[in-house]
Amino acid sequence: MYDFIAAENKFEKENIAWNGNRFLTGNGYFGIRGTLEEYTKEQMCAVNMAGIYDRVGDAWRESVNAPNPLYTYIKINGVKYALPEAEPLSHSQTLDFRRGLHLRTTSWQTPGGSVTVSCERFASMSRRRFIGMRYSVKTDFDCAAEIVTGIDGDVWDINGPHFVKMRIGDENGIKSVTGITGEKAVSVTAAERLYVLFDAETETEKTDKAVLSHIRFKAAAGTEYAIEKTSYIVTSADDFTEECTTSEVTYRELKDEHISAWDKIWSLSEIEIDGDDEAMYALNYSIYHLNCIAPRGMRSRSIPARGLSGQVYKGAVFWDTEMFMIDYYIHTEPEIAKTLLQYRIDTIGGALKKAEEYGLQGAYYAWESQEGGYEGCSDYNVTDVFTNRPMRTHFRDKQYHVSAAIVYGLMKYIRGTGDYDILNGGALGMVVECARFYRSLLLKYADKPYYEIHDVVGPDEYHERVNNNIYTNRMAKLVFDTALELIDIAGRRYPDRAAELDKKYGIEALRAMLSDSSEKLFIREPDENGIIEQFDGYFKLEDVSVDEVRSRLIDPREYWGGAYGVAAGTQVIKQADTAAMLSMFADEYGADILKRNFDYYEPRTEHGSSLSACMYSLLACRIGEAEKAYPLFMKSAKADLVKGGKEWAGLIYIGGTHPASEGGAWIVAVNGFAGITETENGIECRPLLPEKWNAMRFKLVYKGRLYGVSITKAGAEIKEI
Ligand code: IFM
Repeated sequence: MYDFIAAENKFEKENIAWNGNRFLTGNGYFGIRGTLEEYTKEQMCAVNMAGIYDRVGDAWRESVNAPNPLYTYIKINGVKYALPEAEPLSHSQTLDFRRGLHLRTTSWQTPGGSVTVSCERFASMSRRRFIGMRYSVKTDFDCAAEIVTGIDGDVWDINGPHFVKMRIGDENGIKSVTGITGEKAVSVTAAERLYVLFDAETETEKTDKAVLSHIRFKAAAGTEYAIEKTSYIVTSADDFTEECTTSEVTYRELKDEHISAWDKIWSLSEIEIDGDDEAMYALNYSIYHLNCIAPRGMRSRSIPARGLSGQVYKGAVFWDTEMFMIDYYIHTEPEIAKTLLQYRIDTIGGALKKAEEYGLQGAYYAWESQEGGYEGCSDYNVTDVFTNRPMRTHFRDKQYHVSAAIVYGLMKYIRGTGDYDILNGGALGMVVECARFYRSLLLKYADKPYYEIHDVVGPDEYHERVNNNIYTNRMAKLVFDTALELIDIAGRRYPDRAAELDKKYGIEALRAMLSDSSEKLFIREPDENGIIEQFDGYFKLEDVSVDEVRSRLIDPREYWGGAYGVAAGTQVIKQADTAAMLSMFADEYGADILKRNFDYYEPRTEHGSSLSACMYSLLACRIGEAEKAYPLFMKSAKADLVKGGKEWAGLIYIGGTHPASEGGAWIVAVNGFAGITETENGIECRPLLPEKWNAMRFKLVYKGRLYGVSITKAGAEIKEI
């Protein structure tokens, strides 16, 4: 067992926002930003709730932050000592990500001597409503001390304030702050039980938005004074499938249970790598984040693109979940993957409505999906840095590939678990509606024998409104083929579902439509150089380097895409697009084609999205080039460990954690380097370890069975455990 520690041993004011992400703790119900206990909304402090959204006026709808039950600071002889204002003597902030503990210790010089505060806290992995916190103070001189602790309802919002009413409670030893959202009157309550472990006088203060305890005591030099809090959150939109109690529990019990829950998670999910501690650390740190945001014990929830690190990207769910994250859950805790898919099944209403809005049929899933499948994405999703005006972008109306990603995610789930019964619970209808959606996009010129898809935005968002994007077309074909396959299966296994479809659309007519669409959809072939053109006319665009395009920026925060972006008229692309398609459908192309396309597109890719590097890395693995794959894998695995990720799109803040990149790193490690491949006979291992990896060990759940995988340079073994 290795320690998994991320730490900062000096206070750096400019790291406050980044630390909020890299030191995140969470349990899928909420995420707690890695901010310090004395911080407020000014330092982007947040307990970010999963699946609760609110809209204020015309501003973007976004996820909601709960009242903050961690709020605590110290006063010595009547003077407040708190970061970032009071310069510390020393400071450390640590994330023990093996045990899901956030720790901090800070000392300040006061006129009479020094004071040190320490705090340990965690988002309980065992009782998912709870947060545990132990806060202690020690001085090296006798003084009058006061710990101020409570629940701060004045929370950080990007497009808030979301709470239009607040209720402050103080009954039976439980203090609480309840916020009621304006749009749908969702209540979000944070409550706490406070344990003062020494003699003190405690006074309660209530304000409009907070309830605070002032704990006053005479501090003797060298003595530690500690308080413990067991806080919990309850909302009116909870979706737990198991009882999620708020009954009393001591801090110690809560912490022990929490650590055992993490031990259990790590016993399934840790990946060991001999010969490369840096990669092992980064990969397991990525896995930590995937676990912090997993909707465990819930029926129907998904994961936002920035995890539970805040309201960036409106707290909305993107294609990121089904393309990049779901694989990890399918092969460690498949019930979580099912919860993610259930969210899509349950939110089909939003997708049907969106298709209708655009005069299309079937299910067009939201680009930025919120509760009920509501489309959170605006037509003006970027603010121009020069004019400060919203720019017309086409993420919302033209990124058709999102529905296909959901079908792809579903098939990965079915193939990895063998759980066909999900088809009986709404998934079959969902796939058929996605297929009907793509059918309604097909166009045909009178003199051409095939169908085309025009006016789309592919994964490469820098080129908007293009025709026959290879990724989109190939994914649409996948949806037609999948629908055909599943209709057959339903006919044999779920006759009632098949009968429903028959009644609605006529099975034979449906089959004919799907076959026709699949057979005739235009899938561009490689050209004479073996390169597949990303969309019609891409090769005619200016062929310049990424650096050249970057040098044309007038403002570093300028958006590269859209109608006039610096990349729009060039071959420079934002993220893996053709490469993403090839990494998924590698078997359909020879290694030579894969290599030629990797070599062509990778240098033309800005990797302006954290989703890009892992796709190229996987493609490099498909070509058998582990050393090319390795740096791209590391970039993905370190997305939240390295400062300097993209924080702006135009004038819009887009910082936060990057779970898709983290999930992508897992896919590369397991499917790329370990070469785990599903075959007719089960799973096989075709390893391609990077040079410095001597061995790799991990566990994998496949079709209800747990396997241990062990790979060395000499060979590989997969054993059922
Ligand atoms: O889904 C992605 C998109 O592909 C690129 N921009 C960021 C989104 C959220 O991660």
